Amino acid sequence: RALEADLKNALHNHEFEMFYQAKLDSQSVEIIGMEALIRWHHPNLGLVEPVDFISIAEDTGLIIPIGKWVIETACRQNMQWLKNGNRLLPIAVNLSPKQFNDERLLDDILKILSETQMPAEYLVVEITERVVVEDAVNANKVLRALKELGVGLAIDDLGVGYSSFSSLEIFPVDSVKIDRSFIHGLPENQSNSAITEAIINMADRLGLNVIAEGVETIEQLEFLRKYQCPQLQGFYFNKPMPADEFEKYLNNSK
Ligand code: G
Ligand code: G
Ligand code: MN
Ligand code: NA
Repeated sequence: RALEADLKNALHNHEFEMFYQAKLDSQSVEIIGMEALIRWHHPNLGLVEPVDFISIAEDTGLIIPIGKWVIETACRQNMQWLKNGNRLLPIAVNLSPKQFNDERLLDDILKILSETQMPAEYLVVEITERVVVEDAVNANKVLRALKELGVGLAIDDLGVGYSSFSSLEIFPVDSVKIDRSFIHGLPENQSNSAITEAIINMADRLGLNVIAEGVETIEQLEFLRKYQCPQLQGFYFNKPMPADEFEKYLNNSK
């Protein structure tokens, strides 16, 4: 497939770029961290979204070098913002289950932290429940080692896909991200509201942080504040943006 062939050269040709989206405190609306999201500038097709190439990267094994580049770029960028006079904030990267099949993942992360000198406490990894299904043993080993170092762990897209809460018991989880499909119908949709409220309560009882993703409207914001969801992310506040734009946004919000 053409896209697959192009993807093979994309790293070498510097066609990837990281975008950044803020995570905010729901009460103060202060920026408390960010998520790094990959974008592919295809030479002919223009901007290709991750949904259109991550699965190809996974099937071809390219997710290993690409994933490494993602972590490295995010950490280096975060330290650059610090050097430029910003407060150091936790930065989250998305890890594919396939990255846990590579036994070098832990060493790669250690090396990146040491080379960029970013303290481990400022790295967060976001994984989906797919990790449980695809390779729980190695994933657990790596995630426990990361936890020891102080790296944060967030369960992404909670409640969709494999829809199991077992990841919360198996892994050393710090936060859960309520999938945006549940946030979408707030506050009118009764099941969306009930599920959102239930996840917030469950996380509170488990001592976990909660982030609502995909917050787009003031009504959703008000609902989430009312039910005391501590952290928010979504287009209502900002879209994922290139590093230089994100830096301006950080500066403006100081
Ligand atoms: O950025 P966007 O909303 O288009 O992301 C769509 C999907 O792609 C999300 O599920 C997100 O987790 C995933 N994604 C974005 N960036 C990365 C990345 O760097 N690595 C992996 N594995 N997935 C990513
Ligand atoms: O699955 P994950 O949470 O990693 O996906 C992140 C993706 O969600 C990013 O690609 C980002 O573009 C997208 N996203 C972030 N905020 C919003 C939002 O408010 N609405 C929608 N529809 N998508 C969002
Ligand atoms: Mn994510
Ligand atoms: Na998500």
